[in-house]
Amino acid sequence: MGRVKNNPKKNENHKTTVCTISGKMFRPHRNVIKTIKRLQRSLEHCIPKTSFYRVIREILQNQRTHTTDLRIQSSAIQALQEAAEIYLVGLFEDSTLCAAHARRITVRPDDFKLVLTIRGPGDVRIPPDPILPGSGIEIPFWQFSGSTIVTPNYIRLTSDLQSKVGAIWNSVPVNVRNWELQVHFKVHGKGKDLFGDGFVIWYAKDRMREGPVFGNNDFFQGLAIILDTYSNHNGPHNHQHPYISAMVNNGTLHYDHDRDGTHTQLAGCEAKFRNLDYDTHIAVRYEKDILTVSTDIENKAAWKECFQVKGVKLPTGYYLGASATTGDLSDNHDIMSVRLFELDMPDDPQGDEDRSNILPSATFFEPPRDHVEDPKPSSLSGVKVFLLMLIGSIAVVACVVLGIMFYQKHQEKKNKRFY
Ligand SMILES: [Ca+2]
Repeated sequence: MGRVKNNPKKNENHKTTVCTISGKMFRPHRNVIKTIKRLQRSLEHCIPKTSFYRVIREILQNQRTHTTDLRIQSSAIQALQEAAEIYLVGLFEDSTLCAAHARRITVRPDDFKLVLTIRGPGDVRIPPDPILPGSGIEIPFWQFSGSTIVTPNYIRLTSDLQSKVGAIWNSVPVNVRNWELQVHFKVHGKGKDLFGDGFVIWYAKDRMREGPVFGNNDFFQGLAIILDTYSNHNGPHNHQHPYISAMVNNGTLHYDHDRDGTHTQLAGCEAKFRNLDYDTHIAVRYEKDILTVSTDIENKAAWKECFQVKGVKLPTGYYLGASATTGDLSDNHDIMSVRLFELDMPDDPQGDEDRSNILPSATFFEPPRDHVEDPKPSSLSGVKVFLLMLIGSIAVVACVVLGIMFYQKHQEKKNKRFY
């Protein structure tokens, strides 16, 4: 028996609406598909914020009593909008199913009515994971700190606001020796030229320690993959930002923000991963003491090697995490997914070596590593400089006056000779 296709058939007589604007063909449906695809890729809201706020304000004004004025916090509006959009998208999805069931491609008001009837009265779709502040969230094996917020689609370490610090840390130590970590992330914000500061993927001994290195503690023990979006120092290093680099620390090295960590980095590469419409991924592979960092930021669904460093020794039993900060400049730093793959082979001869108590170390560092100090500022204060200039000018005036007096006396003597 032949299988009957359930897909809705296109009406043969149906013609696509084609408008002509200044001689060019313009198909409205194409723009709609483009908009849908753009919205599916982005993390932005479908409804413009101002329009949504206007509706909320109108409702609040209708609800207010004679004596009290109702007010609402911006975070509450954000939560309302998140919930409203989840509800509406669900309603549209179900209505599209109804239309497909009726072998139509156009959704009609009847489809919405049918969906609402099936769902029954009091239908309120609660988002699976409403936005909640970072600390105290129950996601198995993960802990959050600082400004981190969790939504159904992403974990936001920092939002596009000044002076934010956020972090996520896994609570299970990595006990495999060879591994690959893949992180799906998104760094985006309103700033076109000014933005910062970036985020770090950690493989570290200590977890949940707030500090100055992109929200984590300095003099850490472990590996840091730094995705630095802001160039603090344009001097000795010649690379552009955003820049991805690796640092291995045994607890004695200081990460120098002012120099973007250039004198402690193992290697690095430029990577324009910010404000992209498509998905951005990074892979950190640690296999047989070789650290390889690759990116997938060109929408090609393929890894591109950023750098590779040999002779990196990392202990087992450290924790995975990510942290981000904003300062005067800001960005949204979002983590969509974190996946860890075990690469240990059962017949690997080095597999039996106990690596739980070694210190992290790296054989090769990127030259030059010399720490060049900034020229020391002059020890003379403004007042001292002013006094010196004053004394100098008095000396010059005194010299001129003495010179004139000497000249006049000389002239007098000259004139006397003629009497
Ligand atoms: Ca920086």
